[in-house]
Amino acid sequence: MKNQFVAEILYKIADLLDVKGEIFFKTRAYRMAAQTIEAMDEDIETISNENRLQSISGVGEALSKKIREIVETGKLEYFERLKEEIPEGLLTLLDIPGLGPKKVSALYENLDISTIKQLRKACIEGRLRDLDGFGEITERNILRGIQLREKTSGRVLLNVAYVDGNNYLDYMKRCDKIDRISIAGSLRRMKETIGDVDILASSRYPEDVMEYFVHYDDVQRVLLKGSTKTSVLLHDNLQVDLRVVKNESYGSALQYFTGSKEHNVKMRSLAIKKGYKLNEYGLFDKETEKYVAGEVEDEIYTTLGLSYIESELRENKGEIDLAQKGHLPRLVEYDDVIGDFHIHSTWSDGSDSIEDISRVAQNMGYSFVCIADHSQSLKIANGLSEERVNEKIDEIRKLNKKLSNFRIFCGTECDIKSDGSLDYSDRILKKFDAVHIGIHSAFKMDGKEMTKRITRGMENKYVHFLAHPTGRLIGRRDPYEVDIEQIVDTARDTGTFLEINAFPDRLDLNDIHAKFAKERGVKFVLGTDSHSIANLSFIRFGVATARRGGLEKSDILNTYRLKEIEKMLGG
Ligand code: DGT
Ligand code: CA
Ligand code: CA
Repeated sequence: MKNQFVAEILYKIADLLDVKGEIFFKTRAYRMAAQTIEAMDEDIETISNENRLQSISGVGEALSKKIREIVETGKLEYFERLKEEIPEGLLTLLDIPGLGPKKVSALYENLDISTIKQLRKACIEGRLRDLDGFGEITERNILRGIQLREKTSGRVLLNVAYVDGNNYLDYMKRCDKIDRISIAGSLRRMKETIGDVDILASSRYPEDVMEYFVHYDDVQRVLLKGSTKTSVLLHDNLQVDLRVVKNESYGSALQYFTGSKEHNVKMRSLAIKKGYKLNEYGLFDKETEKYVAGEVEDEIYTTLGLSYIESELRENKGEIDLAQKGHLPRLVEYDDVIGDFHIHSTWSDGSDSIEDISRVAQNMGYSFVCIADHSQSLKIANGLSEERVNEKIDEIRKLNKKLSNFRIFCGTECDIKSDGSLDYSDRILKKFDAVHIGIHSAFKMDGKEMTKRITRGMENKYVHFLAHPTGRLIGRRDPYEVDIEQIVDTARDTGTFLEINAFPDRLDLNDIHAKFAKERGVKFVLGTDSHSIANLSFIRFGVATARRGGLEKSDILNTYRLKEIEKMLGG
């Protein structure tokens, strides 16, 4: 995590130098070093202590001095000075999708814009369009960017919070003063973005537990320290709250702090209707105030006449009514998935070979992988020509011969062109074991046209899956203008599986659309869209999204037996 902290500073220096108009290769040097450090397994602190910083590629004498200063003091004089030279707001402007250093610097020099507020005003008043390199479309895009930013402001993507939260939890589990401990809050509900991480513990020694908590080495700052609640800020600026309760309240506190707030409001009013009072300390008799339950979370639900509600469903979207009737779906489990349908390899823009991917997948307990590389016209992503498709099929055939109890499917993520035709002819499509189709260009299209483009793609009989059906990137790009109802109906009618893309920036379909599509009788496929082996673990965020959408095992292709999957793809 220290590595991330160092990398962040180097990235920011590069941005500041860009805004200042420094020469390209100077700023690039900072970015390259930041990238390397961010991806390194070894702790930067160790490397610095052992005087080995200059062995890092791209790190020379000057940079190694700066890195050492950051590692040893937690800051960098040079960076502080740079920040003084350049108005602070300019850096926040850089966070807006679509605004690079050149544009930010032009806005500052010509229009004296250094804050988001000023920028929004200038866009609305149409004052940007006359600047060199700007136009009406840029103005509109910047406004959209500001809105997107506001929607996710201060929140992080699920995977970031998941890794931070679980590392912290592992550390806390080594504290012998703790009886029980769990993640709570939106992270336990596996929401697509997370405001802060909540952890709940039970202990008879809350002061000791809090003391242990603030001594975690990724803590940047302690925001608040008490014996029931303590909050810290991690180096990546994510906040973590720890609450410590007595053992008899642990179940009710877990229920309370898991939320959502809306779910809790409904639970409390249900409790009152049934003659109880519910809060984080327990479930009590309304008249006598006698403690009825609270040690175990299940009991809160069962005492109120509900079946247990999995945390991913607790959003007050009808789950309490279903639990009352005993009609909750039996959610797909995280270990029901036996393979990943959407992986890129070195054949296109992935960084690992099919053989390496398969070995890791086998170690994960998988029975198959589907290697879905890009199609021919996606030149920037090294899409495959027909000739290379044939070579790839050959390689996979050979690998499959060597493997037992494991299957590599030769897939493709075939581009849907603007007119809805596909990037491979039927003759080529036929060669693949599995065909994803997806939009990778011309995103800005009128809704009717876009819907027709996609449904036309799905009508091709060689197509199995529609990849990332709405194209949104959380916090960065809105979904395409598309009629989701029509996509869903066409998917059902053509037997096309809709993907739940598990890449944390996408989660597309999202939970709400997945729920809707299930109600219309659609089936789903999970894929991580991995571009490296490290991404394979993203599958859990796909399962989480499916669970939030109320999906069951039988709704998802990846959970069938390999023989059944082969049959379903072959038909
Ligand atoms: P986040 O952090 O914005 O991603 O979302 P949460 O759900 O983790 O919200 P957070 O951290 O503010 O609070 C954690 C849980 O505590 C929340 O899910 C439900 C519970 N909670 C917090 N404030 C209230 C409240 O005012 N009323 C009720 N009923 N529950 C609350
Ligand atoms: Ca939270
Ligand atoms: Ca919180």
